[in-house]
Amino acid sequence: MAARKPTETAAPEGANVSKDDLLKYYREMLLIRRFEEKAGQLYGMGLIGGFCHLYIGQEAVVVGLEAAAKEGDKRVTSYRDHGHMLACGMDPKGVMAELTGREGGYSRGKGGSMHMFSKEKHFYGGHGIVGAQVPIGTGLALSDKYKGTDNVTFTYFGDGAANQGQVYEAYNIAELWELPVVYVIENNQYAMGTSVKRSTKSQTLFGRGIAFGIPGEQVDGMDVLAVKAAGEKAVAHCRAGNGPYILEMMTYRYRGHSMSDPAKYRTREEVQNVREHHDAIEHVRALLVDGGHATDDDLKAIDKDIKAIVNEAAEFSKESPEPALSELWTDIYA
Ligand SMILES: Cc1ncc(C[n+]2csc(CCOP(=O)(O)OP(=O)(O)O)c2C)c(N)n1
Ligand SMILES: [Mg+2]
Repeated sequence: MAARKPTETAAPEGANVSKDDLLKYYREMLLIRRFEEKAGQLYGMGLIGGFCHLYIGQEAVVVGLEAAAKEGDKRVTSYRDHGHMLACGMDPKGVMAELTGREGGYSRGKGGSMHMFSKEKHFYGGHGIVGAQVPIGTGLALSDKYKGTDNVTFTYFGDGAANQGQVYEAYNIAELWELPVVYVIENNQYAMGTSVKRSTKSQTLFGRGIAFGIPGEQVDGMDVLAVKAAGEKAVAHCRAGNGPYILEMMTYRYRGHSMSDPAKYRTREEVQNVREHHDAIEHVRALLVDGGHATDDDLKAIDKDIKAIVNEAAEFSKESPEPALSELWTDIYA
């Protein structure tokens, strides 16, 4: 748990957040958590097939970074992608229906959990090959540089992916061509059942950027305000034409790697400790309540609202029909 601050962390200096901002982050993180819990239930009921990797525990990372984004910014990530979709404003109904393989899903039920896209929200997937999204995100940033926009691409990948060779090929070209890409390493301490300690000698993952001349920093990824502040710094660096920036988000996943993970590589106490002392949603709840910005009843009302949105998405994902047979012949290269 290196570099993680306790949940009492106050808003970092210069974070510049209002009560409305805090309430917004609370809602957004809660939506992801409840959505993922529901996805886990539907999976257990046999309504979701194939792979399904839940994002529970890591919510502050995407919510904090989306708070630093502006219209036209792009994002691309791995297979642990439902949180990223919800945080950039994709419709929970379309995401859930894709999980259940129905026509109303973002890929018309043909992609599933790991393969969804939204041109409208500039969300470029959903990638099952570990690290594959890193050169893709770098290419997206090249397109912005070429067109002369000041948009950035958030390219998310895991601690395990950080050991992939293609990450360093991408770093080299991104720094050489000064591409506006924020590399976000979601260091949740594990790559499937392998802990960072077992796989990696270096003390930090962001520090590997130094060899390429790319600045970066480690961030408490359980603190949405710290994430937002770091995101704003990274984004400003990129928008000003200074090239890429690396953010290593120290975070934790509460559930198994995927739905079929027996989780024998860590103790229950380890997970429980993070849930009790470092939970990102509880952190914002405490800031809201202790700061006198919201009462328990206000927060209960938000919870009820979010549950209704998630239940509606689940109903939609059950009622939407399976894709028509003719769909077998669309969206393919021949
Ligand atoms: C190239 C490649 N190698 C191996 C796998 C199998 N695999 C899927 S996820 C994963 C672990 C990746 O861990 P990390 O990058 O830390 O992401 P996290 O699952 O923690 O979000 C592995 C080895 C794969 N999908 N692609
Ligand atoms: Mg990991």
